[in-house]
Amino acid sequence: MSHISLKQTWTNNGIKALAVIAALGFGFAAPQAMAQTKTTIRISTPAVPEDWHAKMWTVFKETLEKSAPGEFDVQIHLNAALFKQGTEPTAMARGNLEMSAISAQDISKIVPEFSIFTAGYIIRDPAHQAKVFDGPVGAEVFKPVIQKMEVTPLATAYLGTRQLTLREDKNVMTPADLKGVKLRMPASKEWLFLGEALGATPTPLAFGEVYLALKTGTIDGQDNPLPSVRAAKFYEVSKTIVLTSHLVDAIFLSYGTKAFNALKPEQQQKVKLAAEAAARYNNANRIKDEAELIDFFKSQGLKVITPDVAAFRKTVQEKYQKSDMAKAWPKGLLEKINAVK
Ligand code: KDO
Repeated sequence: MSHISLKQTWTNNGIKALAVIAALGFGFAAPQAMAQTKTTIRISTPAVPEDWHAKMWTVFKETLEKSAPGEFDVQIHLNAALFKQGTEPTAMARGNLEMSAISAQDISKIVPEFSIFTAGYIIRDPAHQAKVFDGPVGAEVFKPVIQKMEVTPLATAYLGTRQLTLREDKNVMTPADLKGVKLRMPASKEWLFLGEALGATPTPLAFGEVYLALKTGTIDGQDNPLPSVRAAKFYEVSKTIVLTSHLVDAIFLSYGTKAFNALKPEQQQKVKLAAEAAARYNNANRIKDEAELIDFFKSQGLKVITPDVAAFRKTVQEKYQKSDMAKAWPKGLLEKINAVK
C-alpha cells in the first residue's frame, strides 16, 4: 500500500510541477491536459492493510484501471489516515472524499429506518445478507440513502459475523455472564445499544485504539468478525473468544452522490462493476477465513467458547423489539427480510 501512496504522491507532485511550468509558459501543455482528464477517487477506510476489506480496494483500483485505462486516479488511504472512522459519509456528501465502505450504523444516523440492519440476530448468514441487499429489499432501503445522505451504495461487502474477544480467561455462556464487562463498541448509539443488548457495559472507542485498550485493560473485550481479529492482531491481547455470532455485518462500498452523478454513465457502470468485483474478492476470502480461523486462534493459545446462542438471541431480540430504534423500522420490513430465502 505504501508503495502505491508513494507513487501517487510522486505522480501528483510531478503533475503539479509540470502544470506550474506549463502555466509559466514553458510549453508543457500536454501533461497538464492529461492531468485534467483523470478523475480522482479518494478512498478512506479504518481497515488495517492486512484485512480483506482493505485489500479489496486494490482489486477495485486494478479492475477500474483495466476497464477504464487512464481515466481514474484511485488513491487508497487505510488505517483511517484520511478521515476518522464514521466521518466518511459526511466527507463524501460534501465532496471531500469520493469513496468509502460505510456501515449500517453510519447510515442510521441520517436514515433511522436503516437501523434494522444494526440489530443483532436479524440477518442470518452471508448468503441471506447478499440476497437481502441485492434484491428488492436493498432497492427499497438504499433509496433514502442516496437521496437523504447524498451517498450512493454501489456494492455490499460481507464484513463478517461479529464475535466477542475478552482480554481475560472467562467463561461466558449467557448474557448474564457479560454483566459489568466493559465491552468496546464503535462510537455511535446504535453500536452501544448492541453492546448493551448483549448484556455488557458498552464503551465507545475507535477501531484504531482497540489493540492498546485491550492490552492495558482500559476495556475488558471487544466485538469484531474473526478475520478482523486476526488482521488487527486483537488475538495477541485476548485470552477468550466467545462465538456469539450476534451480528452478520455488512459494509457498503459507496460513492458521494454528487460526484457519482458527475461521472459519465459508462464511467458510473465501470465504477460499479469494479466495486462489485472488490466486494466479491472480500467476501470469498472472508468466508474462507471464518471457517479456518478458530483453529488458528486455538493454536495461539486462546480459549474458544460456543455459548448458549439461543439465550443471546432471545435477550437481544427482546431488547430491540422494545427499543425506540425499532419504532423507526418501516412496517413489514422485518417480515420482508425474514422472508428472503
Ligand atoms: C469496528 O470498529 O469494530 C468495525 O468493525 C466497525 C465497522 O463498521 C468498520 O468500520 C470496521 O470496524 C473497520 O472497517 C475496521 O475493520
